[in-house]
Amino acid sequence: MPVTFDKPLFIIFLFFTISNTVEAQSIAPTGEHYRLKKIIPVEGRQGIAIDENYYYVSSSTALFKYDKEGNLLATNKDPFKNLKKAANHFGDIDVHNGKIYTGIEWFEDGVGKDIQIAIYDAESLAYESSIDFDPSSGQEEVCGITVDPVRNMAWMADWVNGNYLYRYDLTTEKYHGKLHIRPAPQYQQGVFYADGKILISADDGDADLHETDNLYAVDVSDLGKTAAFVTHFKEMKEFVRAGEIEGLSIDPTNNDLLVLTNRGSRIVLGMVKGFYEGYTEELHELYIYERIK
Ligand SMILES: [Ca+2]
Ligand SMILES: [Ca+2]
Repeated sequence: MPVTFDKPLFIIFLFFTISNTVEAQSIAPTGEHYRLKKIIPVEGRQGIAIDENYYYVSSSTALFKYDKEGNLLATNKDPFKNLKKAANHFGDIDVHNGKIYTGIEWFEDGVGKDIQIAIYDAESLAYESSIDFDPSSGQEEVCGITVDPVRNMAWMADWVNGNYLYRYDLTTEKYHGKLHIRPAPQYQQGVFYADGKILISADDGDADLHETDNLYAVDVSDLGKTAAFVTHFKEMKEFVRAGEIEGLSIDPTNNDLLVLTNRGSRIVLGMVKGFYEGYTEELHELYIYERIK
């Protein structure tokens, strides 16, 4: 006998299918639940976003699209040409409903200005539109952006002054508020939302001294709260050489944790100034962790 759905049942079925898609990305209880399975080189040094089929990577001034084997499929090397305000810097990025969300600014010698949320088409990597930041928020820089798909909010972190995560309502395209995070991780880079939490990558290890960088977690489930506590999530001891941690993301198809990191270059005030012994260029690599336990 063929399986048939009457209309209400089909709608309920569709609802659960969509809900499950949204819920697919989840964060493990601790960083100990991840095991490194692969490292792949990429061209970008800033951000990583993942949808069902692709990895999207940002450099400071370009977007790249890869398959999940690490083959480069598409590039946008002139992503700022249609922007109204001058820009020279992408941070960590996210992808949601076929759109790539980026935090853009003019960044120079440790200071960011003209922050905006710029949205690109994930298919073509072409620029589509921007949402200006609200200067009254107090945000000084944007190092990363992540989308909360349930409440349709974008959250941004600030590398210069990391005391707050700033959120924008993507429905109204307006600033919605900020969350005081305590203690603020030093030199935040990437952010990733899932399960009512945000993971933050922090470039808090001094590469001159071979100190590790780290991931932290903060609960953002209650939008009525003005402050939340930050907990340590994972020490990035698998990195081949201590360097500069960047963006992070979780694969919606299998919950792999991906972390982008740079090694080889000496970083001063967030900019590349020379190389460590044994390196003649900066290497950008995606560390791919599988979920265990
Ligand atoms: Ca960065
Ligand atoms: Ca570091």
